[in-house]
Amino acid sequence: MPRTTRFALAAGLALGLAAAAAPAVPGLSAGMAAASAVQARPSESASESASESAGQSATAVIKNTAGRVLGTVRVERYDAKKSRVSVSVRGLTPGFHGFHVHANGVCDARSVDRATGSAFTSAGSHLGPGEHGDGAGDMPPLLVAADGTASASFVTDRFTLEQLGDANGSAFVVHAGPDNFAHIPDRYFHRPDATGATGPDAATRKTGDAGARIGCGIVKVRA
Ligand SMILES: [Cu+2]
Repeated sequence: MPRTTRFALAAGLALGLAAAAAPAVPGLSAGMAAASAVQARPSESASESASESAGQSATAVIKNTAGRVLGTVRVERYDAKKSRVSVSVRGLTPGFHGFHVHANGVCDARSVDRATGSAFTSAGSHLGPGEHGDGAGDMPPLLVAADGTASASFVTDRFTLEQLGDANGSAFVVHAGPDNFAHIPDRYFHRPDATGATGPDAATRKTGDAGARIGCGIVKVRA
């Protein structure tokens, strides 16, 4: 391999890793970063790294229907295909709460759904593509402790930072109840609808029965 190509390869990898490595290991030099990138992500090509816009991240401040801040979400590029989501909230009822990315970056507490009474319908449906359980906007539910707080950090390849910042934006939404991810076995019967009479019905496949939207945060993507 010519010397110039080797340099370009290392520089490209260092560029791609800079955002991910810098906050976790501040003392890491660019040379070490390039070396560890080769070990950690052997399958990634230099061209992919070079085309990434390093340092991109997104944040959202989640507020309840009264406008009180419940917490924050931060999304960082993890690698070429994945994002790390870090969330911290407080003031919620203990137990599991559905937590999704919704497709519109509008959090209007006064936009109430007539059928369910839920606020924040302005945030639209879940970020697609894919039905609930397999959808881009599906994330692990928040587990709220007895003191009303929840904190979580996870890596997902369901969506990218580019998707979060698309033309109509996106919003992180916290629901009042647990999420079943539309995982309803066929032995459970329900009133017949367009889906047939067993398994998840249309409402469950849409929302995971997580109940009202109690918190909403508009995603702000930073280049
Ligand atoms: Cu939702």
